[in-house]
Amino acid sequence: MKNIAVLNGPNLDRLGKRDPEIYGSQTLSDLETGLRDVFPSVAFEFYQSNHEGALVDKISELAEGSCDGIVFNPGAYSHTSIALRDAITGSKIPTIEVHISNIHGRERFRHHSHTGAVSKGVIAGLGLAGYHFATQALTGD
Ligand code: CA2
Repeated sequence: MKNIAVLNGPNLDRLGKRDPEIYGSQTLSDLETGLRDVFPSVAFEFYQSNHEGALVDKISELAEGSCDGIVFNPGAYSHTSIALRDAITGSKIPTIEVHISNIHGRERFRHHSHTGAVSKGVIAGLGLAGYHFATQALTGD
């Protein structure tokens, strides 16, 4: 059984509660239920934080354990955080970055992702399906 961590960054706890035209109407809890249903043989750990340091701590904790892959939506920290970039690199855990929206079709400041640059792959603009595709890519399921 593969251990996959699904990490979500700032404001993603608001999923389904605001801006449905950009982020859809499903909640973070719907996302978690959907992943567990579709991938019954994957052991998921879900974690969301609005704090950069807490996300760094979580990645470092995962690096000390037996995590096989990280599906990571760092939210706005993608565009600003060298600390999260370093945490991903230092963890040696294959990480796939997911963005619900197409960051390349939005404001210029969203076009670059520090964290995406050190991830195994990046999926953007496919809504919550992106988390499913990332899980599939990391597990081969
Ligand atoms: O498209 C994505 O998944 C983003 O990572 C979402 C971030 C944004 O800063 C990135 O540029 C792209 C924002 C997350 C905010 O999520 C909300 C969801 C529902 C309601 C309010 C905020």
